[in-house]
Order: sequence, then structure tokens, then C-alpha cells
Amino acid sequence: MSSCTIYRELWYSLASSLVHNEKIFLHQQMAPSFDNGNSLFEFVVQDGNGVKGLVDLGLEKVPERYIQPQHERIDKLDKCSNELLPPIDLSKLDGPSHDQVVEAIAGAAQMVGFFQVVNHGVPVELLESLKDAAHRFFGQPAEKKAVYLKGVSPSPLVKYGTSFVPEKEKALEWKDYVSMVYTNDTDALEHWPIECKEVALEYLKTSTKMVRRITEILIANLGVTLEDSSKVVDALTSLKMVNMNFYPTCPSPELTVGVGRHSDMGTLTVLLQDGIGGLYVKLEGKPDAEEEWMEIQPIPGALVINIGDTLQILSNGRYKSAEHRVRTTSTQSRVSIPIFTVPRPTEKIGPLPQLVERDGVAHYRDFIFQEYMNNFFGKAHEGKKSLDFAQSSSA
Ligand SMILES: O=C(O)CCC(=O)C(=O)O
Repeated sequence: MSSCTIYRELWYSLASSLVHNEKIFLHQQMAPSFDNGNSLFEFVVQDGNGVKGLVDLGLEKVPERYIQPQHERIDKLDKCSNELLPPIDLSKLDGPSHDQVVEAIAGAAQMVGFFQVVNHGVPVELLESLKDAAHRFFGQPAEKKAVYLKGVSPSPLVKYGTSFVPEKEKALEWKDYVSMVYTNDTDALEHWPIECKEVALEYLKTSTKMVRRITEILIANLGVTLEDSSKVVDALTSLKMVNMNFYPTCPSPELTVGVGRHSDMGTLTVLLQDGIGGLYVKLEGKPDAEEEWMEIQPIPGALVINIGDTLQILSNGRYKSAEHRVRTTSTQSRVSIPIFTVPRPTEKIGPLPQLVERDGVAHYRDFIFQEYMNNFFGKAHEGKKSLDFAQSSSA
């Protein structure tokens, strides 16, 4: 070997060790200390590392910013059985048990606001692919997801983030999410993230018929005469958004929440959850001090349906937009994939006049849905407080 070659090799070896040391040094310099709330907020929320990024650092303790006040923590054992709610087989709507199925749907909407359905028209293999796609999306390095952060996302249809409204929350939620608004197939395939766009679009399209049918059943069950009920269903279900939620493992699930107590603002929500569990629904009719929660236990192949604020308002309180929340786990990351069906922002929403006449009172006032959305997204989750916006002064 010539002295020139030896010299070159020595030089390369020295240079690469310098680069290596520099990298370690930079990493040490850049490793977040989280000694104050702001640097954690910057790392998780603003830089888009999410809770996933935090957990990937090898976190052993839940940071202060995620610790919920005592009354918001979820006791795993404090729940009633959900035997009350056997899954509803939607294929029976087209057979001799039609009336019983309608009764089961309307009964669950009135009593709990939640139910599960099977034979819903969404292929079971697609449900598996959706969960895989969610893991694929969130398993990417933070910089791949951060391109969809609010304010920088290349499309207004897609938003990646963490918690619900982090700027307004005292304690953050242990959840990252990506939201995909549907306008049409072309836009979805062009703008939604490549890791999940095809399955998410297929999910939305194969569930549309079911959403429409359930909405039709619930409207018909109100016993009011509508000039054009199909138009009412259109108006209530015209906007759709698919979300993917990711709940990383948490070192102390008893101190945190995946999602805090809230109700959904729209008409109906369809939710796919994986097998881990942790979705709790509050049963109405108990005093606050004795509040009772039911876990919606995962059923393979089933979808969860829940009533949103819009249907509670339209039905003058007959249907329940149930308060719900999500517990975190220490063993496995959980994913859930809701489709939120909501009215157009320009739609006027209020209780149906015939129901107000029948009840002798309007429990809610009329408003434009955009105003409701602005109020809903402008505040941290706080149970069913979102409905206060629609409260009628005469009720
Ligand atoms: O993850 C779940 O089971 C529920 C999610 C939820 O409530 C929401 O995204 O609003």
C-alpha cells in the first residue's frame, strides 16, 4: 500500500469518527429536556413529534402536562357491563326481523346514544387493512407526519396533530391523529396521505349506505311528517371526515386520558376500534356524583355507531349524543378510525317544529352549523358542554 493510500484511509477514518462524535454531540445538545412545560409543548405539538415521539424517547414517567385532575382519570374497573347492548345485525333489516332491528336502533339511540353493528356492508378485510394503515402512518418518522401540521399542511383537507385543542387544554390528551376531510374521490386520492388514502376512501364509501339507512330509520322513528325526508337526510349527512387516532402506550394509564369526556358535534359517527378496548360511554340519568360508565367492548368485525349533538338537537332531546372518553394502556398502542358525518356548515339546524309542538317546549334554538363548529373546535373537551351553545333560553 502506498503512503498516499494509507494517508487517505487514515484521513477518512478520522473524518468519519469526527462526524460520528459530532452527531452524538448534536443529539445530546438537541435532546429535549422537558424541564418546563414549554419545551415539551414545542416538541410534541409544534414540532409534530406527537405523543408517539415522546414515548419513543423511552419515557418512564408521564410528564406533568399530561396528568389529569383526579375527577377526569379513568378507573379501569369502574364500569358497568355492556350486556345491555348486543350488536345489531343490519342484514336483518331486509328480512322478517326488520321491525325488531329498527326498534333496537331507535332504542339504543334514545337510551345510550351508542350501539355496535355487524353485517354493515364494510368488508371485514378492509377493517383489518385500515388498522394496519393507521399503524403505518403513525409509525413513520415525525418529519413525515409533520408536513400535515396545521398551518403548513399542503392541503386544507388534511391535518395531523395531537390532543384536541392543545393551546386550550390544561392537561393534554395522550393521542395523535390525522384528519382527512372528504370533498370528492379525486381530491381524496390527490391530497390524503399515501400511507392510508386508498383504504380510508374505501371505508368512507362502503359505509355511506349504512350511515344513510340508520339516519333514515332514526328520522322516521320520530313520527313527523316531512315534505322530503330524503332531503333532510342529505342535509344532515353531507359532510364527512375520516380520522385516524393513535394512542401510544402510556407508562401510567391511570393518570392520563386518551380522549377526554366529550360528545360528537355531528349527526352520526361510525367508529372502528381495534381489539385493545378503552372506549367508555357515560350513561345518562344518574346524578353527577354517581356517574356510571359503560365500556364499549371491541367485537371483531363490528363497527360502533354513536349519535352526535346534531341529532340530539334535531330530535329535541329524544336521541342522546352520549358523553364518551378513552382510556390509555401500558401494554399496546391502540388505534381507532372514526368517520364523522356532519351537516354542511351553511345548514340551519334546530329541533323539528312538529316535535317542539308535541313537547310544548324547544329544548334548543336554531343556529347555523358553522357557528356550532366554531364553538366546538374553539374549546377543550368538556363533556356535553358543547350543547350549551344550542340551549334555548325558553327551555
Ligand atoms: O378512540 C375511540 O374509541 C374514540 C375516539 C373519539 O371519541 C373521537 O375521536 O372523538
